[in-house]
This record gives sequence, C-alpha cells and structure tokens, in this order.
Amino acid sequence: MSETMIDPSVIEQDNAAREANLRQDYDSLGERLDRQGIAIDTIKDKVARFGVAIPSWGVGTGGTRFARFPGTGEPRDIFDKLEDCAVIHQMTRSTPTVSLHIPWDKADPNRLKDTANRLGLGFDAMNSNTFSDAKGQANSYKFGSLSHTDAATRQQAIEHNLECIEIGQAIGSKALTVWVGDGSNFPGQAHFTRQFERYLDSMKSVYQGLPNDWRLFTEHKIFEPAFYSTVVQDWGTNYLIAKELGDRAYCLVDLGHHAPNVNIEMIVARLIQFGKLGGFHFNDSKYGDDDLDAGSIDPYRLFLVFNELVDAEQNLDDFRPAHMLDQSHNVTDPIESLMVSACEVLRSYAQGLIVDRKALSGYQDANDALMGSQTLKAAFRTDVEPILAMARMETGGAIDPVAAYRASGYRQKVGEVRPASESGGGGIV
Ligand code: LRH
Ligand code: MN
Ligand code: MN
Repeated sequence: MSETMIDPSVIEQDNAAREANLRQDYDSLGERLDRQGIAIDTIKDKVARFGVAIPSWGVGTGGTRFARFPGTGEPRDIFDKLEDCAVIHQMTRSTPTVSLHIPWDKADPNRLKDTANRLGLGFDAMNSNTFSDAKGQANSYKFGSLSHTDAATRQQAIEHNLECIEIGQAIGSKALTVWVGDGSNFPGQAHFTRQFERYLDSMKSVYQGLPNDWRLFTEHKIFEPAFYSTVVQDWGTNYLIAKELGDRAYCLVDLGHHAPNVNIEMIVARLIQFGKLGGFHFNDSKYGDDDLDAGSIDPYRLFLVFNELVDAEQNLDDFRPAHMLDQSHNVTDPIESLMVSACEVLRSYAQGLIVDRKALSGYQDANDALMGSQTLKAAFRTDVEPILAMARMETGGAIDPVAAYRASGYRQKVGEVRPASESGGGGIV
C-alpha cells in the first residue's frame, strides 16, 4: 500500500456530499448513451485505465521572461515535486507517472525510485536538456548542442543524452524525449543542410545507446529560442529524423509547438498512418508555445486530436502513444491546473470514444460534409463529466478534485515547511 499525501478521509467526506447526485447523473447519461448503442460502463473502464504523465517541471510555478510570481509552498527539489505529483494522482487517479528533466531533477536514482515507490508513482519518459548550460559544463550550447559546429560540444550533448538513458534505466523509465533549441537567429548564420546533418549524426550516436525495450521521442517546435530557423522545426523534419534513426524512434507532438491555426489533428493522423507517432506533450495555446492548461483555450482541438487517437486505437494492434502534459503555470496553483488538465485530456478521450464511427464513416463515404461534422459535434457536446467522476470515485479519487484538494489544506500545510520562494524578474525583456 503506498503512502498517501492527503488523508483519504478528506476525499471520502467530500465525495459523500456529491455521490448521490453523481449516481443520478451517471444513470441518466447511461440511458442516453444506451439509446446510441453505447455501454457507459465500457467507456468508464477505458477512461479509468487511461494515464497521462505529469512533467516534474510543471508542479513549480512557471514564469515568463518578464517575471515569475511564486506561490505558497513551492517545491524545493524533485522530492517535493514527487509529493505534489502524488497529490495530483491521489485526487484524479489518472496521473500514475512523472516525466523527469535532467539535470533539473538530477538526484540519487535509488532515492528517486524509493520515493516514487513509496508514493505509488512510476517514471515516464526522461527529458534531456541541451538547450541551456548546466553549471560547470565544459562547452556552451549558446550556438547549438547536437548540431553544433564544434565536435566536442556535440559529443558533450550526446553524452548528456546517454546519461539521461542511464538514469532512466536505474529508475524504470522506458523512453527518452529529445528537444533541442538549436537553430539560428539570422539568415546566413547557419548552413541548413550541414547543421541538420550534424544533428542527425549526433542523434544516431544517441540511438545506438538506446536499450532495446526503449523508445526515442524527438520533439519538433517551430521557433524559440532560435528566432530565424530551428533545426527540428516541424513534423516533416521530425518524421525524417525518426525514419533515419530506426524502428524505435518516434515523433513527439507538443500541441503548442506549431504555427497558430495549423491542423494538428491532421499531423497526428499522418504520423499514425506511417507508424511514427510517439506521443504528446499536451497543453494549450493562443499565440505560440504558451504552455497553458490543456483544453483551456480550444477544447474542440483537443477533442479532434483524440478523435484521431481513438480511431487508431480501434484499428491498430500495438498503438500506445505516450501521453504527457507539458505546461507552465503562472497564475494558478500548479497542482490545481495539472489536475484540471489531466481531467480535460480524459474528457477528450471519453468524447472520442463516444463518436459514432460507423455513421461518421458512412457520411464520409457519401460526402455528407454537414452530417460528418454534426457527428463529431454530437460527441463533443455530450457532457461526459459523470463518466470521469465515476471512474475517479470508484478508484479512490475525488469526484471533484479541486474541491477536495482545497478542503485538504495541502497547499497551506506544505507552505509551513517549504520556505517562501523569491519572486523575481525573468530574463531581459
Ligand atoms: C520546449 C519544451 C520541451 C522542453 C520543455 C521544458 O518548449 O516543450 O518539451 O523539454 O519545453
Ligand atoms: Mn514539450
Ligand atoms: Mn514547449
């Protein structure tokens, strides 16, 4: 039995006040879905088995290059972060794993593993960091890392990725995610082809060090920190990388890493079709890589992504993309944001599961554009909250995670032991 950060009686008490209404709502939705030939319990069981990983860096208050405004009880280190992640999982029962970022989360692997075990958590993909210089490192990444013109700097970046794999192996991770900020800020600064060749060569060395039962995810992003060109700028380049590297190399889609209005669900469909969709960093955005809470700006887009994922899940044998959140919380309690975001991801999944796929396919074949759209809208308009809440309650979680979390007083309690974190400026405006 794993240790709980919040006394289970807090959840039980909060649930007790909500359970009768939930059962009524669940039965009523069940009747409605039944008329559509859908068994609500089947959807609920699938939702209960769905997990989305928490990024360790998401539980601390984020910031912008202008400023950071920390909250009460900011986690001091990765061990505090794991405890906050355990709270999120205790409340939602849908975030069983944590994704670490090295060197931010570097610590004794045995202690990491023991702490996670104690809290009932596991580890998802490891994330390497060659987009900023670590203290004391020999060569700077100012002009790139895996694609740097200098061989020694490239080698240092390769070795860092191999070290991430080594740490990951010690703690039970099974994937490495590589995102680099390499690129250029001025036309003429870098030779596009030679730079990408250097990147591919370096990644081949990383891939060689990948254990057989691991997957390698490369993450594309249109721009930032490089503002003129980026080496892994879009899904096309990302697909080329995965293809060049081999069978265990896949593309990772961070929803915030595209130009505004790009059809991300279609990118997802393409990567699925050619067997190269590795996983996601879920978040939402209005302008750029805003890292806002999943589903907070455009929930329909999140649903459309899941519409593709459910379609694939129902048609493919070994389809298991890695689901992770990647968010920055500037004005909310990160634990609350991450709980709500995990629920939004599950909501989209549940809505994807209730799409009438047979009807949809018929409308598509008949070129009935209006009814095709209406079929998706019918699923999206359905309030599946009772399914999510029932899945949470039956697995020991909270019917209303935010309410139960607030009732627990967790934030105030950790605020008493964790020293106040200093607010401060970000970078230079
Ligand atoms: C880059 C990114 C990538 C990093 C994380 C901190 O914008 O999405 O996944 O590892 O942010
Ligand atoms: Mn990301
Ligand atoms: Mn990002």
